[in-house]
Amino acid sequence: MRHSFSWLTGAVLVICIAGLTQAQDQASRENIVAEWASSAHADAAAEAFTHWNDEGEIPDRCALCHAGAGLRSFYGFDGSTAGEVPALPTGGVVDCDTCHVAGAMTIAEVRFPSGTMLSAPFGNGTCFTCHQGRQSGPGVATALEGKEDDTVDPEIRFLNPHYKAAAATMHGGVAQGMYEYPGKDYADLYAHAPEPLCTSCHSPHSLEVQTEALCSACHRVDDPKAIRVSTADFDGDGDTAEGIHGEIATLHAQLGAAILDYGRDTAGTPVVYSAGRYPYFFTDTDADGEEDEGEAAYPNRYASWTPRMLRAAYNYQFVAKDPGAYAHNPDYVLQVLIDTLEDLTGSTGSALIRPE
Ligand code: HEC
Ligand code: HEC
Ligand code: HEC
Ligand code: HEC
Ligand code: HEC
Ligand SMILES: [Ca+2]
Ligand SMILES: [Ca+2]
Ligand SMILES: [Ca+2]
Repeated sequence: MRHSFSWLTGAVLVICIAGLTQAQDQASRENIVAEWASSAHADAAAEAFTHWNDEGEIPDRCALCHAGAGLRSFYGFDGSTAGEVPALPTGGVVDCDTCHVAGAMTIAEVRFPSGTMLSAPFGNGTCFTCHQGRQSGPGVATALEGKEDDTVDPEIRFLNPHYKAAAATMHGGVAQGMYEYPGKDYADLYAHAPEPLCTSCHSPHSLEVQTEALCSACHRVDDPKAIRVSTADFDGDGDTAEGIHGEIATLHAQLGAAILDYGRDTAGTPVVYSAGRYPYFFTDTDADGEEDEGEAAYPNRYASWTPRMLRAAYNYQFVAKDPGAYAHNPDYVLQVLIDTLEDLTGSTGSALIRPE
């Protein structure tokens, strides 16, 4: 009797636990769907998913990253030949199956725009594939081969690194996402503890940086922009309490100003930057250093590039379009910004400190 009672209790308990786990699974699944639905990946109205609506299809060279079906086709997860992506109908987003279709979590290697194949830890190959940019330092060098550093060349066009190339930033000198100056050493994959993985900081569903859950054990700040471990005053502004974000922001602003000076004084045509308008650099028609109405229009795109100026503009844009650069690989970004300033202005002044 005692025996069968405890057997019964045990059985009921097992059933209860199974029921509970199922309910919890259900709840966590609903949570995940809600988190994903509120994220940029699900935002069907975003420019990144509606850009081709007028044409009715996403061209083959864009579809890989601008619809989940593009990634599935690229890796052959949909049964098609791997390595190719057809033009796709508009209307796709980064849906669940982009990352959960069989094979996606275990993508082992990803090719970057520099041509380098890099290994991808579990669950991160999808992120590396789409957030790698579309241009590279070696690509910039090739486009400028054989040209004189300070000679205006009407054949030179602005090369856009593309947007939010976090995986290229994070891999630093191994991916060569930014233009790197000959003879200098650059930081490789960001040596961050915990492991530098997209998913060790971002929720793969809400995409948010999990500050409370994943950073507070080591960094005692709410705002990632305030995080600082380094002691050096990289940007030479006398402030060593600002987050590493502030060190990068100051250097980035200095580079922006140096590009305007170079355009006016060396290339001989004033230039202005417009963060929201392709191709971003325009002729500053009234030479006031500001973007005025009508200036940021495609026909007025800057057309007096020299090789030195293009390299600087490319690096400037790369950082402008990776708002997480300070967390993705601060050492690499500081190194490149300081080298770019030095190349463009002939000296960085003694105040700047280049990370080793
Ligand atoms: C290797 C992946 C990849 C490829 C290929 C790609 N893109 Fe993107 N693109 C992205 C990512 C990632 C973003 C997200 C930026 C963001 O979060 O706003 C983006 C954003 C955009 C945006 C929105 C920019 C903004 O300011 O909101 C446009 C427009 C765009 N891409 C156009 C294109 C075009 C045109 C092509 C093909 C010629 C293309 N992309 C190919 C990855 C890619
Ligand atoms: C951008 C890629 C991406 C997208 C899109 C995505 N997931 Fe995930 N999902 C992941 C990763 C990465 C993990 C963690 C895998 C692991 O560690 O086992 C995960 C884990 C999960 C888990 C396991 C829960 C857990 O906490 O371990 C479930 C369930 C899940 N996803 C469901 C979904 C659903 C449903 C959608 C669409 C609404 C979705 N995912 C969209 C990447 C993605
Ligand atoms: C199929 C391509 C693709 C994959 C795979 C992908 N992304 Fe994205 N991601 C995009 C695009 C496109 C956007 C821009 C969407 C928008 O503007 O609404 C974006 C937006 C984001 C944003 C938000 C940017 C913003 O503007 O708020 C973050 C963060 C992000 N992705 C991280 C990740 C992480 C982490 C992974 C892997 C777990 C991942 N992405 C996988 C294409 C992709
Ligand atoms: C050390 C933590 C960390 C790692 C690792 C990391 N990120 Fe980030 N990421 C951040 C922080 C912090 C921001 C900036 C958020 C802010 O300032 O609001 C950010 C910003 C971004 C953005 C821009 C979001 C926006 O709102 O515009 C994208 C996209 C992104 N990360 C993708 C990735 C991808 C893809 C990976 C992996 C290759 C990755 N991140 C790795 C911490 C990290
Ligand atoms: C296990 C401890 C640990 C966790 C957790 C952690 N970090 Fe870090 N972080 C470090 C250490 C140590 C450094 C110094 C660089 C290194 O790793 O060598 C650092 C450096 C940084 C830096 C650059 C600071 C500088 O001065 O160069 C940023 C930004 C950063 N972490 C962001 C984050 C974010 C965002 C999270 C949460 C998503 C996070 N970290 C989680 C240990 C951690
Ligand atoms: Ca400083
Ligand atoms: Ca500063
Ligand atoms: Ca102007």
